[in-house]
Amino acid sequence: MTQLTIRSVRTRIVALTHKRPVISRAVTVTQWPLLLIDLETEQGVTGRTYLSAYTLDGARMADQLIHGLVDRFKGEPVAPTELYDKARKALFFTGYEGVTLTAVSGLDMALWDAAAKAADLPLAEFLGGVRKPVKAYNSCALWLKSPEETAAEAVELRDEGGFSAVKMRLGREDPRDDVKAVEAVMDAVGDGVSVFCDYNQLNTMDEAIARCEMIDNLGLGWIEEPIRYDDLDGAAELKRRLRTPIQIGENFWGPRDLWRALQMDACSYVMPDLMRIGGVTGWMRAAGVAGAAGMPFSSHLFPEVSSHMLAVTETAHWLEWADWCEGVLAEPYKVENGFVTPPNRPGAGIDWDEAAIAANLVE
Ligand code: SMN
Ligand code: MG
Repeated sequence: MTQLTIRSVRTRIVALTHKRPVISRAVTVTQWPLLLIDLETEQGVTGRTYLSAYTLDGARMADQLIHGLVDRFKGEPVAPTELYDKARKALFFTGYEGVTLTAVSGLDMALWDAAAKAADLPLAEFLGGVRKPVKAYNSCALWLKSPEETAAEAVELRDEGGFSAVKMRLGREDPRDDVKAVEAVMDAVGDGVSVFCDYNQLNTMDEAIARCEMIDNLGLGWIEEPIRYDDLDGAAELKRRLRTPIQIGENFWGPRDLWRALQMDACSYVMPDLMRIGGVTGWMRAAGVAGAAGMPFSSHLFPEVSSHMLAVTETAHWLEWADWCEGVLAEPYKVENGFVTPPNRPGAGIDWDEAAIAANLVE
């Protein structure tokens, strides 16, 4: 295996238009900004990944930090875990969380991609695993629409890839409309299909108790982020009160947040997001903690890299399938009978569709 050396980084920001726009209680998103990262090495191997930064400013800030880190590490060996720790130390004083960890995560994913490519192995195999199919749920839509529209869309989503689970968003003005929407979706998709729901944090504790109690007997597979992500006491209280499993973790900033949530018994399941947990390195460290605790571990977004990661995660649970970034991929990943298998290509298997990038380029 060739030892790689860092040379430079090329980044681009694109904004993609979703087939089905994100309409949550928090925000409506019609343009999905992505930061595309090409980490160049002296040996000619390119480490490639993307970050879903939610806003253009988020993408620009992560971009600037990544350029700063690569300038600092220029000439150093591509040693992802070592550079993860160095990158975090370099950002001590700007704070561990938020956009700094997003930048570290993006750099980390690009480094792992390059290292796996140098070994000519798919990432899952480079990490010591096999490219096995991982179970996925369809999360591509089911935003806050009427119960009838949501139910029709749920059937579409189920049938798009033979999915055995879908996720719907809750938080309609009148909580009774949420109940109607859940019942309509469950009716429409049938008994063999699990239904998960997500409040995207937008409840006070009182609202969360009232709203979650209303849906607690409906047979949902989980209730996700019923309150603000940093209120772990509240999440623990909800877990104690409810029968339905509580899912959190897309907003864990680094493995320590996951550890803290487990210490506090704040959830039934976890679902880290690669760009917030610390990329591949942060995920592996978090997965070790969750594995030791027997805690089911799902992914949030980034289905491409997450498929490799879940293939090597002890307590792997569900892959969140979202097709929001496939517009810039030369070979979008496929779902078959509700499973995603990491592709047989070196690294994470991300290659750009340059024409699509040109058509959606912001800067
Ligand atoms: C979500 C994802 C992306 C944008 C907004 C909300 C959601 C999820 O929390 O879990 O898919
Ligand atoms: Mg969520």
